[in-house]
Formats: sequence, C-alpha cells, structure tokens
Amino acid sequence: MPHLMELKDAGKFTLCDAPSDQQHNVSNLQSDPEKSDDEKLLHNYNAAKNCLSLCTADDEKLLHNYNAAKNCLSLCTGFVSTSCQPCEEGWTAHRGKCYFFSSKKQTWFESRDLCVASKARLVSISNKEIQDFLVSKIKETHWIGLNDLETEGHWVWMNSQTLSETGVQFWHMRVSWPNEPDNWKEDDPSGENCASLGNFDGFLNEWFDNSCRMQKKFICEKKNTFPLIDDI
Ligand SMILES: [Ca+2]
Ligand SMILES: [Ca+2]
Repeated sequence: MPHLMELKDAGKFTLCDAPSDQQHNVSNLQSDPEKSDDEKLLHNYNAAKNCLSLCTADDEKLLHNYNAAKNCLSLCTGFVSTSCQPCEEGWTAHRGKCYFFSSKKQTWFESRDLCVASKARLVSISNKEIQDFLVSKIKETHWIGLNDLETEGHWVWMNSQTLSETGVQFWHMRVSWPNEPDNWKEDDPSGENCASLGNFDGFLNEWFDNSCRMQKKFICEKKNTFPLIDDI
C-alpha cells in the first residue's frame, strides 16, 4: 500500500497534467464535516472524471490514471472499492442508494433482521419520488420500515424519523370505513403495528398497517458506496 502522501501527490500531479486550478483537492474534502460520504464520493468521482477527461487517450496512461484515481477515492472514506459496480448483484441502484426486493415472504421482524444481516435496513420512504420508484418496481405488497411497535399510533421509520419529520405519508383512505392505519385486531389481538406498501388486494401505491406476523415480501435499502454520476 503506497504511503498516504504518495497517493495525494499522485492525485495532484501524476494523475494527469491538468492545470492546478482544474484539479480538486481531495484532502480538503476529507476533513469537511458538512459533506456527507455520498457528497464526497460524488465530488471526488466528478473530480476524477474531469481530470481523466483532460488526459491523453493513450490506453496505458488511462489505465494508470484510473487506478490512481481509484486509490485516491479509497482514501476519502476509508472504503476500498474492488470494482465500480454501483450495487451488489441482486440490488438495484437508485439515487445514491441500493435497494433489495426480496423474492421470499417473511414476517416483518424476519424481514427487518434479514436486511440488517445484509448491512442494510427496511426501506424508508421520505418523499414521493422514492415512493413512486418503489411502487414501479413491485407487483405485490411488500414490507417497509415503518412501524408503531413502541407507541401505538406513533409511526416511525427505522432511523426513528417520524411522519411529520419526513412530511409525506401515503396511507390508504376509505370513504365509509376507517382509513389506514386502523390497528385492526380481528386477525391479531396485538393489532397492526407494521406497515406495508399495498395489501393483498393490490393498492400498491398506498400504505397499510398489518399484523407484523403476516408473511410478505420486503424491501431493504443501503447507501450506495460508489454512486455513478447518472445515478445521483
Ligand atoms: Ca398499531
Ligand atoms: Ca390496517
């Protein structure tokens, strides 16, 4: 493993012959607490891309520069990428995150644990864009990371965000029956404390509270460790 300063120097000087005012200083970003890891990666990806675009088209030099840029990027977050795949096999990249749509049905608790076992968590829906993306990918009801297990009626996502904090909710509404969430206790005396996209009748673009013991497919999400520019 080359010394840190060698890599920084590679980023600044050997990476390409771009004028210094066109090169982004990776080390400044590393210490900027205002920037999220995703923002840093995007910035550094763009910096590397800009830098490479100034270099010669010579294949060997491009390969060398690509490796130098990759090494530089690995210093920014401590993440060492072995490939430029945006997400692992079986996961779908979308706007800086990777999503997993299960093929098997599980209880909500099993779904939550399986996501965690994949270093992910049950999906959060914090805006309409994510809601629409997820709805476009499913053909039946799926568990999401919303629950009122701790306090009845107080719905929270896996990161403890509340619905008033995200500002969006897509509960199913009824004309002559109570709206969702209705905490229906006919099937499960403990009520309905876990939310899903859709129910067994469809309505895939709406949320329902269900018994957490129901078996449904589920959606996990995790950060994309190397988002491509077109995927942000
Ligand atoms: Ca409930
Ligand atoms: Ca319900």
